[in-house]
Amino acid sequence: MAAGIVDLDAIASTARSELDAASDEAELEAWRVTHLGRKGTLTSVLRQLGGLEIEERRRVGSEANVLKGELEAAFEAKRDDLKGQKLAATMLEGQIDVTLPARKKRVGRLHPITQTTREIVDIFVSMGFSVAEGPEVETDYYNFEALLLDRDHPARDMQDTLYIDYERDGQYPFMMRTHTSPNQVRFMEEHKPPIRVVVPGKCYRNEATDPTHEWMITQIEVLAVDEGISLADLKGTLFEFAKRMFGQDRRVRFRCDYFPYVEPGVDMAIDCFICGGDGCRTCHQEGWIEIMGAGMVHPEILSNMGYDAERVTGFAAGMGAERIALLRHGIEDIRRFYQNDLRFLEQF
Ligand code: FA5
Repeated sequence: MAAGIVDLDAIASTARSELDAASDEAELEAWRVTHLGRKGTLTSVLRQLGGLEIEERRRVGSEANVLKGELEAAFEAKRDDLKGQKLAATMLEGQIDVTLPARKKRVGRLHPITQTTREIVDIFVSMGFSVAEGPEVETDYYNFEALLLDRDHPARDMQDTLYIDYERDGQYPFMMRTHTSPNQVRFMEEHKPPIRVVVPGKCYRNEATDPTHEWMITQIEVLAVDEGISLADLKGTLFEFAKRMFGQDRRVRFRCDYFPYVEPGVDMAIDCFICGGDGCRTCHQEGWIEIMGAGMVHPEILSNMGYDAERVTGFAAGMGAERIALLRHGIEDIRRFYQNDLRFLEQF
């Protein structure tokens, strides 16, 4: 095409051959400025349009715009091509080692006591128990009185209590719960038998700590209430739990114990994993480590809940997840769980 002062064909062929020849980013940029820039060849064609006849102006204008679009597309393609060539060259030179292993992300995990609590709960769920929760700050009523522990009951001393600093009528009515047993009452108030429930949660006691005693512990309360439940059901269920948790070989001991809210009351212990039953520092020379208190729910509590205590019976137990974790993993001091030492915690 020859259009008077404007020769688009010539511009097009020069631009195309120069683009072909460009071999790096700098040459490509120079090409862009020469041909597509504000003072480039095509822009100057468009600037000259004003001097042309109207017909000629239309034709050249439209052809120049088409050419501009073509050259822009060719420029983009060439730029991608050069980028690809550069990357391939860099990889060949070995500057990017695609075989280098990725950097490891540090993945968190559950605290060993949370793991143990979940294992315990899972065993009871597999036996048909459901799961509930209750508050960590309790009232005197649920933590003690409803469990037949009146204000001056000596058994209150078994659990040295951390009270909330709030006084009303000369009393401190709120406390950190000392055990999960208040949830027996809370659950029975809301439900009718048959009941099978476990309630896991943190409990707090003003303890002088030692290898088997912490001041913050995790208990799992177990409660079954129905017609015809007997001590045999209690033993059968808790033995089955112990077998699944510790394996067939561990020895289990049941002994009479006293808790005002059960009759009769028992405690269950497992033979000490450190000394095998001979007696050592961890088991206080006893050869056994107690893992739970249990018993048949006191008939007075069942009546207080509005149940017919002549027909309905039940058993309850409260076990400590930290003690069970000690036995499971063969750890000699319970206090290690809450010292936040990652070298210890990362093993689980
Ligand atoms: C109770 O807390 C009763 N509420 C258990 C119960 C429930 C009895 C239902 C009858 C019916 P005890 O204070 O013994 O009982 O604690 C129960 C378990 O919690 C213990 O066997 C032990 O495994 C754990 N535990 C209690 N105190 C501590 C502590 N300071 N450190 C570590 N574990 C503890």
